[in-house]
Amino acid sequence: MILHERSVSGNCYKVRLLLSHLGLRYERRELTAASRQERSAVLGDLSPSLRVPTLVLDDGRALAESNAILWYLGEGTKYVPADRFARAQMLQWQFFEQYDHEPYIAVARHWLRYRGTPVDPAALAERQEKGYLALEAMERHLEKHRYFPREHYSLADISLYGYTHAAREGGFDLDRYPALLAWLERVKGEPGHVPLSA
Ligand SMILES: N[C@@H](CCC(=O)N[C@@H](CS)C(=O)NCC(=O)O)C(=O)O
Repeated sequence: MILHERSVSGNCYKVRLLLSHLGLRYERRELTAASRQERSAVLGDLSPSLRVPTLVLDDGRALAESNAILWYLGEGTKYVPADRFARAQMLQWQFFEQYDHEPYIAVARHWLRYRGTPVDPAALAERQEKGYLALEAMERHLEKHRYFPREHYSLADISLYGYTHAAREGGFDLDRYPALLAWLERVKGEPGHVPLSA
């Protein structure tokens, strides 16, 4: 398998994290393209949005969207609950991650850490305000449960960990959330865990 990625991306890290948990071999291919046109040359037939992560299977089929890739790799493993309702709850948190969490936490991190152009303080404050709402929702859940969606580590934990663990780089104060901090440590202790920078 080939994983097209940007190594600093939390979305790409999610996929690498699951591949590591599963002990699967793959080749990493860093996306160096800058413009949309250049990305089209690399990913045009592979990813509808021309974004990474994009996984190309050994038979040539390609899959984009981090959470779709997690689902493909994770189905039938212990990272997907057997119970139908729990599976739907896992999906609930994965949709939450893409709609309520990543657009704020990942974007604030990108602006502050990687974009390299001046940040509009009002736009940043708006992203952070919404990002804090997502962190608060996670904290409320984690006050009652060890993982997402309940007591066992699942794909939803991987999805949420991708950017939550790096949220400080987006200017977020994680010390406000003791249950979330404990969860970050639990995730780090899962067998096969690798850091983003690995
Ligand atoms: N919803 C997508 C978002 C993917 C995404 O935003 N990827 C970014 C990197 S994190 C990307 O490819 N940006 C274009 C670029 O880096 O040139 C997913 O979950 O995979």
